[in-house]
Amino acid sequence: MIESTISKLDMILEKADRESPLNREELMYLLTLSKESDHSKVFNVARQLRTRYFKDRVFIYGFVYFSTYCRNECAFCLYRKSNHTLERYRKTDLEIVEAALSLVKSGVHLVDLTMGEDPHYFDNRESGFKHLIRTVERIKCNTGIPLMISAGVVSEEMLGKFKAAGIDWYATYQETHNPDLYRKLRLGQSYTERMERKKMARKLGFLIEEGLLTGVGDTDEDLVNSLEAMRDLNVDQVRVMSFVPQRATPMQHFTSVSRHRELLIIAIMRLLFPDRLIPASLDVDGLNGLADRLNAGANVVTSVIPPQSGLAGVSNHSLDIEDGNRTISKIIPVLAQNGLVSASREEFAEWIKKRQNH
Ligand code: SAM
Ligand code: MD0
Ligand code: SF4
Repeated sequence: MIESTISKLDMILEKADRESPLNREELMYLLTLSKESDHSKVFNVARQLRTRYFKDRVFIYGFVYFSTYCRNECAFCLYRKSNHTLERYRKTDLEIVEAALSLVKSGVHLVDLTMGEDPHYFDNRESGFKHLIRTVERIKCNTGIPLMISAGVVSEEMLGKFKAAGIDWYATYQETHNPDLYRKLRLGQSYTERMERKKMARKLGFLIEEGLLTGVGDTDEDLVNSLEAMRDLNVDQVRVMSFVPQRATPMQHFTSVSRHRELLIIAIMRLLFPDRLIPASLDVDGLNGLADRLNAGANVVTSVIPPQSGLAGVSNHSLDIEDGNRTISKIIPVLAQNGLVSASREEFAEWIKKRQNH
C-alpha cells in the first residue's frame, strides 16, 4: 500500500504545503523531531512556503533601543531594574531622530523604537511621552518609513496617540503562553494585561507582533499552546528567540538549550503562518547566525544597529555592533548566498497595506 511508505512527517509536511491547518498532535510531532535530516525536510517546506508568498524578497528592520532604563524585573533580561552592574542610557530626542534617519538612509524597511519600561516616561504619564510622540512625528514626517513601537505595556490612551503620530506596529512579546512560566519570567507583571493590550492595539489599527523565548523552561506542550495562541491572535509578525543568559540576573546559570530548537520553531511558524513576517534576529547570534535562520524560513532581518551611535542590543548588549556587522552592507551578501534579496520599500508598503485591510 502506498500509504505505508509515506512517513508521518511527509504526511504532515504535505498537509502544511496544502496550507491545511496542522492540529496539536501534528505540531507536537514536529517539535519532537531530532534527526538533522528531518529538520532539513521541515526547513525545505518552510522555504517553499516563504517563496510562495514572498518570492526571494526579505525585509530589514532597524533597531533603536533608545532607553535602557526599566521599572520591571524580568528574570531573563540584562536591563531588569535591580541590575546595577550596567551603565544605562536614555537617548535625547535628537539622538533618536538621528539614529532613525541614518538607518533609513542605509536602506532599512522599518524602524523599531524600543525601550525598557523607563519610569521617566511611564511615571509622568502623558507628559512623559509627549517628547517621544513629537520625535515619532518628526521621523515619520522626514522619512515616511513604517515604524514599530516596543515600549512595553503602554496605556490605551498612549497607544492611540502613537497611532495618530504615525506608528504602524505594536510589539510586546508574551514570551510564553503558559501563565505559570510567565510569572517566573516576567516577575510581577500581569499576563492578562499584556495579552489584552495587544488585542486593543489591533482594534486601534496597529499591526501586531507576538514573540516567544525558548530555552527558558518551555516544554513542547507550552510551545504548541503558544502557536495556537498566536493563531488566535491573528498576529502579523511572529518571532522566537533563544534565551541568552545575562550576567548578574537570576537566570544567568540557566542550562542552555541547542539553537536547533529555535530554528525548528521558526520553520514550524512558517508552516503555520506562511504569509506572515518571521524575524531572524541578529540580536541572538549576530551576523553568523543569520544564514541558519533564513534557511529555516525567516523573511525579516531584525536588529540592524548603526555603529558609533552608542546604541545597545537586548539579548546581546554589544555583539557585532561597533564593528559594523549589524549593517545592511553586511546583510546583503548573506541574503545573496541564500538566494534572497532585500525587498523594495514599495513592496513592504504593499504588504503592510494588504495586512491592514485583510
Ligand atoms: N521592554 C519592552 C518589553 O519588554 O516588552 C521592549 C524591549 S524588550 C528588551 C524586547 C524583548 O527582548 C523581550 O520581550 C524578550 O523577548 C527579548 N529579550 C530580553 N532579554 C533577552 C535575553 N536574555 N535573551 C533573549 N531575548 C531576550
Ligand atoms: C530584535 N533586538 O529585533 C530587537 C528586539 C524588539 N521589538 C526587538 C528584541 O532582535
Ligand atoms: Fe524591562 Fe523589557 Fe527587559 Fe523586561 S524585557 S526587564 S520589561 S527591558
